[in-house]
Amino acid sequence: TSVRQTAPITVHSENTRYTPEHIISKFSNRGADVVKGPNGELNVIPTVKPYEFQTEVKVQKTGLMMIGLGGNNGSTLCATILANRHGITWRTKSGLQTPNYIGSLLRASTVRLGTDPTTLKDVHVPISNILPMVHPNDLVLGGWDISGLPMDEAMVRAEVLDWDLQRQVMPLMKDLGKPLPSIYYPDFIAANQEARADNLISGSDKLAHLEHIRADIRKFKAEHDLDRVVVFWTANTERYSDIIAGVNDTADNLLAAIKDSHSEVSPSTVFAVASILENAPFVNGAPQNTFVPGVIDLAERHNSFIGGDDLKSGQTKLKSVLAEFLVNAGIKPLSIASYNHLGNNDGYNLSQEAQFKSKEISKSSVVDDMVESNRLLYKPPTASAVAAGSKVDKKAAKGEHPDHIVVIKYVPAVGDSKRAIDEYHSEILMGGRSTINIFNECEDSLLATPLILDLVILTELLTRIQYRPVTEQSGDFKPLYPVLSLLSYMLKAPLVKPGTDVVNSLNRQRNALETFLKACVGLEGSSDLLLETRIW
Ligand code: NAI
Ligand code: DG6
Repeated sequence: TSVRQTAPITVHSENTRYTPEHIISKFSNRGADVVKGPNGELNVIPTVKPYEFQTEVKVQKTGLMMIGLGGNNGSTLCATILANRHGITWRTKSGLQTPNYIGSLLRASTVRLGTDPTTLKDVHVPISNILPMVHPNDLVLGGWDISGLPMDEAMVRAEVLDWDLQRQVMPLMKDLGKPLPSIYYPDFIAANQEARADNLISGSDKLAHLEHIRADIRKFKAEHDLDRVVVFWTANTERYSDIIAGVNDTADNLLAAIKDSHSEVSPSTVFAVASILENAPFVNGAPQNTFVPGVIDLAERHNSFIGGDDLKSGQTKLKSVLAEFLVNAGIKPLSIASYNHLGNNDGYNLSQEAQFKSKEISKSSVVDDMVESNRLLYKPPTASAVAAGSKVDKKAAKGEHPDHIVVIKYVPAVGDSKRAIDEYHSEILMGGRSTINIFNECEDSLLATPLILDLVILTELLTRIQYRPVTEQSGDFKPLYPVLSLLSYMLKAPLVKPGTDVVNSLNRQRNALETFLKACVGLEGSSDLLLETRIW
């Protein structure tokens, strides 16, 4: 196999047209309608729906405004970009280290394009070669933090990067200055964070806060002459907001609740609303329910992009592979027990019950669709349990499910280097048992940082892609649906279009993304059929 490093690709096909401004492609979306007959038999009707995609080829000058800029992820991301941008190398005990973007799907992974007809070998290209994408080195960096520590000191506080790198990148970090003041409603994050909160927008009027954040976004955009600003929540995990009819259930109610400074409107929701009103895509890297129904309603109304929730960096990423592997292999996980301990400020914040709860929810949902997909292994919910609804017996209404627990403990001594321990206990043939134990040790922020970059780069790209169904009156191209579920690969609890299924499987998520990118240049999705290798 070969990997081409830099050259972009050109597709020669009647399905693909290149103009100076756009790549226009034709794509047939193939599926199947499955209709249950009167006796329970399934009738399958293959479907083909033709679409056109139009991608603007000019990459936008993009700013990334992070909420939580001075935290471990925020400061590590800034230092990583600056080190890459300036080619800073540093000494470690193992030798000279060069900067890179390892761990980024978009900067460090490849896709199979096809086969070289002369050698009959596969040809792979960097995924970033399929369509024009922002290079992380070109992102303009900024954002907010309730802690006013300047960015060079924030990097030191994080204790993530090697000292020789910190030392060299320090002046560049200093130039970033200190984060913009932010909004702090103490009830939403752990009480132990109060000592950090010294950089606050004054007052308690939530509408004034909303307007302040909107003005910050506009100012940042104008000052740096940006085409696009992506706003990213990498601040502390908040507690869940209660969903209250008349408060946050519709766009109008939410806007009114902000006007009334209602206590159940969280800082992250204020940021999301501000971003939507500024037409700046907003991505939530933490687990709380920032996207209350009113936010989704508002995003639909303004056609403004949102994505979330919670970066899928380590333990959960592995789970979204392993649980699928087991279930698809016909093996039945009976229990999954996941423990982790860490000693960074994220761990400190999560040591309070309400914030842990948000994380527990996003870490727990990840096997649901695998279980749901295999009712040979797991008994479906009984008709009576479904009729009774979750009020009577939540477990029965869900159907059979493996026991699944998530434990997080704060252990300051290990700092950012998280320890994750997982036990997968499964039933195998004839009542046998198989237990897989995993112990993973890793700097949390070094896993999270490339995911933030992927989310931002992909989001910027998705703002440049439009589609239209091919019909007799095809009409104009229009933007994608505002909830960007194509971001799912990097997220623990993917937000999807209401009423549609969540896909947690990492492989399916990657496949969806790869197929989509290829569709935008008129290529078929990845087929591992390789028919030519199986026939005479
Ligand atoms: P951190 O605690 O080091 O950084 C969070 C920053 O947010 C702090 O500097 C804090 O002062 C700031 N902050 C809190 N409330 C704020 C507000 N209302 N406005 C502006 N700034 C505010 O945490 P870290 O490790 O950087 O993680 C950030 C978030 O990402 C957490 O919610 C964490 O759960 C989530 N996450 C982290 C992953 C990782 O591997 N590091 C993976 C998945 C999610
Ligand atoms: C402890 O669980 C801290 C969390 O912020 C996680 O590090 C983070 O959510 C990553 O989770 P996971 O399950 O993808 O490793």
